[in-house]
Amino acid sequence: MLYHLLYPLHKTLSVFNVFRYITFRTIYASLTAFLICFLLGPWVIRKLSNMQIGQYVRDDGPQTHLKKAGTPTMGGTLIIFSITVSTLLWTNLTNYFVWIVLFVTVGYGGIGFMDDYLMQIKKQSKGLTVRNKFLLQAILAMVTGILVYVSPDFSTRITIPFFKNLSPDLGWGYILFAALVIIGTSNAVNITDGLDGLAIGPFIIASAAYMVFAYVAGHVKIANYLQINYVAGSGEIAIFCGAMAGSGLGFLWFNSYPAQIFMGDVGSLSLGAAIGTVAVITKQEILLALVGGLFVIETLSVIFQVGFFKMTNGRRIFRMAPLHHHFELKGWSEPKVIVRFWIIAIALALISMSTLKLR
Ligand code: 57M
Repeated sequence: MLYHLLYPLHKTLSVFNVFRYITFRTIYASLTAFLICFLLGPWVIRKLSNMQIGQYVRDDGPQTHLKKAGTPTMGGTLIIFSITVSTLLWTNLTNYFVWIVLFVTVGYGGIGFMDDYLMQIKKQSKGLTVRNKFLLQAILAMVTGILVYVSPDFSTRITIPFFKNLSPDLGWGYILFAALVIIGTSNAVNITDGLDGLAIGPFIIASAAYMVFAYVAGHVKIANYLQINYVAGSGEIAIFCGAMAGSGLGFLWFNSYPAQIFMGDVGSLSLGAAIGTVAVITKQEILLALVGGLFVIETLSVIFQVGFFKMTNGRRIFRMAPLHHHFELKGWSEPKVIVRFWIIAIALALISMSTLKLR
């Protein structure tokens, strides 16, 4: 909105010309989202506590988690609010992709909200049934895939990291591919969100990485120089990524160990779907497996654990899945698990950035 209100003033005062620059608006979108979370956080924590929206903790997990029962949850509502306000303030609202990412973020937040509401407020310990949750995710993801597919001049080729001449064209199959990326990322972040700051940390890192990918993909000269897909208009998504990173930092202020608030499914499902959608729009879909490699590792640990359990009639690979619980049960303190997983996430994001040159 500020772009539309203030940039035209540059004809009278040249200083307003700065609102044309995506870098400027990305920085201030990030700071705006951070400040909204940082300033509203204490009030939200008090509000959730007063509303008795405290985390129900299953007793079959690590015993160290039992003391977490009652921690205010559904903090994802604050994250989504701050990202949405900041994006509406700082982006060019005529940009088609901006509305797609806002649609997914709020839509998946709604699915998580329903799940949290049933679990935390109605005390139905399972929340939405797996079937209904997946069905809602699939519908939203397919609609998003179609919206991206019909966007002007959108390429249905997928980018294979390290191989610039290998980009298979999926045609309308891209809609299903995009939906799978969104659903997979949403659930991967959801599974990862099991320790204080464990999901929001790598989310901030992935948002920062995709901030760069969105900027270069939307800049025709840089995209051509790097020989990556030019996606007209994806530069505005860099501003959205800035808002995500800033919001994540603001939430981490309160979610850091020992957490004063959890994001809830409203947060984890929404943030995962948002990152997945950004990966699709910026044409860095496969690379998401590297940028969000920690989410992939956590999800694979569950898949292997459940698969091995079924194949061997009850034996386990890990002491407990997802992987963060395995290390907790090995005796690592929670902060040590969290920070070490962040270090891995940073390393993977740096490697993913190198693929812009290694092609
Ligand atoms: C999402 N939710 C956390 C919090 C957060 C198939 C299986 C892998 C499913 C998985 C599962 O239940 N996943 C649900 C993980 C939960 O966090 C809440 O959920 C929101 C995210 N969706 O925002 O509201 C607990 O995580 C802890 N937590 C923190 N700090 C945070 O900042 O400490 C969360 C955020 C919270 C809190 O204790 O209560 C969760 O862990 O449920 N199941 C599991 O992850 C379970 N693993 C398991 O069953 N493993 C089996 C098989 C299935 C692989 C095995 O290894 O044999 C573990 N989780 C629980 N109990 N709760 C272990 C058992």
